[in-house]
Amino acid sequence: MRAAGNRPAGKRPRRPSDDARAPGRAGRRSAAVAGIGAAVIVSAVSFGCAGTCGRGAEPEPPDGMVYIPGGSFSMGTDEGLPAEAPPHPVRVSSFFLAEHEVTVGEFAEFVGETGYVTEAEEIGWAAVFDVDAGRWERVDGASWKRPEGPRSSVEGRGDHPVVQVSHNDAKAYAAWAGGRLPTEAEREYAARGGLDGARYPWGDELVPGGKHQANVWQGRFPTKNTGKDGYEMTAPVKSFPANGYGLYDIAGNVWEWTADWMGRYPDPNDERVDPTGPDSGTERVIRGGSWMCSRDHCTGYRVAARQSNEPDAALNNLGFRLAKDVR
Ligand SMILES: [Ca+2]
Ligand SMILES: [Cu+2]
Repeated sequence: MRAAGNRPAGKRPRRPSDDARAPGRAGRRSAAVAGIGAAVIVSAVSFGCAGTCGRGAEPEPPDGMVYIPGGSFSMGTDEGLPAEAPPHPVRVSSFFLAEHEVTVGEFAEFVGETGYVTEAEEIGWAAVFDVDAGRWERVDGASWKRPEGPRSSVEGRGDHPVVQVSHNDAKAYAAWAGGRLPTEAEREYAARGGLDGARYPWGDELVPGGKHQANVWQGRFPTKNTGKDGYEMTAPVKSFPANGYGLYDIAGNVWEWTADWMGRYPDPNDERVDPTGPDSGTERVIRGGSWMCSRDHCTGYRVAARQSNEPDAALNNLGFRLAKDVR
């Protein structure tokens, strides 16, 4: 919060970024998950079941989604922010997750069909990060169609992730699309991509071999954005490599809403099965980090990183992706 200045006035947006210098540690995947390697996932995606699904075969994912085989893992980390601790055993059932964040084009289709009006449009403003000033501003007329304010547009950004959408907006889209938001546990499990305790979805090094793996912020936040990864703000989805489950931008690009209320993690006692977070709360968990997350200020792209926002918040670095039940 500090370096980026004040949050915009009003009840809504809070900037989804805090310092998180410590690397994540993390999980241990179960033998069951270890046995289902990326190779199997790839084959399911490439060939589907094509009517030959036998016992134990993976269900064919809906268009644009990947099958995430259920398993056990250690959720959270004790090497990050306090809210990320303690690591605790969690089991998630198999589910489908969209391979990319919901795009402007997809959201436009939803609005075109339903006439849906987003909360930011109703309220009349949204939060925009002023890149030159290095702080969040309340901007009248900012919305998913005008992400940086009335003079901006999404022209040419149809394949970028939609932003300036609230938690309610995301849920409305998900209902229309026949899906739901992922739980926080599902989101972390999926981000880990089957890796055993890695810090990022692709491993332990942020820029392995000098190759950028996600759309994040290079340079000193918030004053200097070098855009060395090719993008100073959002990038078209799938601009960077997928993780082991075939998920793109599961770190970086935009923060993603999850279904859960924000709360403290439980003590690491018994394994929890398909946890859905606290029964109530004031903020919803967001995951994955965004184009604004930097190495020296905010490392929200770590797999264990978690932040939260009020459900009606709309920001130009926050979107979502779709999940679906396997049956
Ligand atoms: Ca970038
Ligand atoms: Cu951040």
